[in-house]
Amino acid sequence: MDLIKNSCLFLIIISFLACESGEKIGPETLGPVPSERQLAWHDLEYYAFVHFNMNTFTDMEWGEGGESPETFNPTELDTRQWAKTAKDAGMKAIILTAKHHDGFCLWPTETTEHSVKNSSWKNGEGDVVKELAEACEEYGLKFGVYLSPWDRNHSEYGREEYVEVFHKQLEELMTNYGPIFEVWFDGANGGTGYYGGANEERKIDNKTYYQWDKAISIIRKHQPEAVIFGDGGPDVRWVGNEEGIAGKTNWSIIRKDEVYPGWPKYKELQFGHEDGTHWVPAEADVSIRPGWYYHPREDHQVKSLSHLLDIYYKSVGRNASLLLNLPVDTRGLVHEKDAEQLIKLREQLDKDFANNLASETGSTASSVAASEYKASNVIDGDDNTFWMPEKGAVKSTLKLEFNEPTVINRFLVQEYILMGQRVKSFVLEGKVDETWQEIITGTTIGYKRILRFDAIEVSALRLKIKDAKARPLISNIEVYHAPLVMEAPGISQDKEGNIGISSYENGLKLFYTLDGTEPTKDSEEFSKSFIIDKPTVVKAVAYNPKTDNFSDISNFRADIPKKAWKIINEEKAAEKIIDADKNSVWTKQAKLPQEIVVDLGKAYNVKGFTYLPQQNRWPEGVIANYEFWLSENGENWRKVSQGEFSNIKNNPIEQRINFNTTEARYFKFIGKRSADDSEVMGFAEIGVITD
Ligand code: FUL
Repeated sequence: MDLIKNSCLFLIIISFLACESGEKIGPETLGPVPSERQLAWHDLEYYAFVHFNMNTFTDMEWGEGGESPETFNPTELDTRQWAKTAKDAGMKAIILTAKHHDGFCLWPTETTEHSVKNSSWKNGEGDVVKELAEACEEYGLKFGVYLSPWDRNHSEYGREEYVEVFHKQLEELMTNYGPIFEVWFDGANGGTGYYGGANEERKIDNKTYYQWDKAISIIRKHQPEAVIFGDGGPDVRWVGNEEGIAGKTNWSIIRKDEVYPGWPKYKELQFGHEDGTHWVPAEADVSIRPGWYYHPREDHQVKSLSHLLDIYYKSVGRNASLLLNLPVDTRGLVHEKDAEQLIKLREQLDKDFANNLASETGSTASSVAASEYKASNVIDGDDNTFWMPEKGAVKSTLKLEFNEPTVINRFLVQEYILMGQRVKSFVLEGKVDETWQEIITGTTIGYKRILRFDAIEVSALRLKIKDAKARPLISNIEVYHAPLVMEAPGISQDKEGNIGISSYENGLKLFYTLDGTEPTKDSEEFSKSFIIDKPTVVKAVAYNPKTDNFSDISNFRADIPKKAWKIINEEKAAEKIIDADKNSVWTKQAKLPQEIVVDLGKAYNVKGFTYLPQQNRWPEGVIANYEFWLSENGENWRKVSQGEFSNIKNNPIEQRINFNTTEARYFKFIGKRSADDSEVMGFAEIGVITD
């Protein structure tokens, strides 16, 4: 949208019209409205975060600050690869962690020795901030910086001297690297740290310590177009979670004066405040992997296409922007797996929004203030025009008629936010065989709201505004028929042995085989779960009958149910490791080796075992060295396997170990050493492979 440029001209025309007719027909501004820099920011919608810094090399998320600068040593750093990846993904900007909580600066700052200038990388001659700023310029991306106020390295942190350092660092970043579109301030502040060797805890007052007024004035002076992000703004607010999800109700306004970094009621930030005093829209931040920084152990946990799509629709589709983090790896590159998922997301979004079906509709409204505000303004592709009903006509309706019955499953609507955010609730109705029926309801709209629903064939659509703070100003409506996402189905087996097969979308058929062959549409169709009680390879595929295409095939090795299994040497809670639920975990805190003994309920021919370590962000007690024993009676034991789960620390996926088939009713798993040498043995699941 070219809102800013045209808005002034537009307002002049409005005022002129108002004078001409002798009464004010133009829109009245309502409450807080966005500034020019905020309007420009709204248009970006989707951009990248890059967490790359000392933590990348120490495999940490929050470094303590005492790391040696020499540890920072990327082998193939290429910021152009980052920029190209973001560009290809359809992102509009990149924000870099110029300094994280550990205090290491990615540019050769004059303020501290803890920076790239003392690193091994490029013999201390490098400047990552500069390289990325240049790459962004080359690829037509905007560039932003994350500067952590908290500095666990600096000896003066907590005292007046450090605040000067912080301001100086800000000044360097604002003056040496070209235009900056966003400055990102983290809410995490104060606590333990290295602090020049003091190794102690330092507390600060979040509201006053950093002299925010001064920090803001430095940014405004050198980068007047940059927005400032903080928990409560001043320009862009945190969304209140790190999952990238905004509330379904999401006001771009908040009671800003109540909010400060580390505000305890931060969960309110996902919704904003209906009675907000300032325009501070939400930015939804989330990482493409569990962690913000790169950890090889998360290479198998890059978010799936369906998860990324959900994030997109729950952020951009809910009046927030999406700041998607790419953890650049120790080479200094965006990992191939992350880049691959970004492209999948881009391709799907391109398909979802390929053909705007609203542009071919006839539009009318229950009320129109004047011809300039006609209903068809919402489909003219011009963001500076909008539909406006007469004054007081809050509950008004806009109708779009298709030339012929049309199948749709996406509805995109935008308010003309230049005059404030107004809509409080609405309903979308579709005309199906001459009858109007409700498709979906919504609350706020704001800059952009995108609704997803099951495909429906309609001859017309009706957007009914049910409640608004003032008459609604709707600038844009788009309607789409997005294709179904063809993701390989999920397959699971519960404790009872029930096999479930699921797809992300309604409307797909699921076919499966149990004999190891590839499923086709002639295979068995999945309709409800069924029991498997012996070792079986389940293969499944999703099929779209309307388009005649298939997803990738998923494979799952089912085995005997765990229903009758019992842990005989441990507390009840340990049953979580044989409950067939990989999200439930159990740990034993004790010096290793430790063992777990399981009774299978009856004898089986056992030819192997499986071990799944915890899959959460901070896995505890990932076992690296093990022994596995079998017994027929629980008294006489035979060791059938021992060894190391190679690379499990970096790649904590399910381990499958085979051995010669042995009849047994009992097994004993001994955790001999954990991957990080901790005194913990941890599991998500343990199982056997039977013959
Ligand atoms: C948090 C930080 O503490 C994390 O390390 C990360 O930088 C995230 C984006 O913000 O508050």
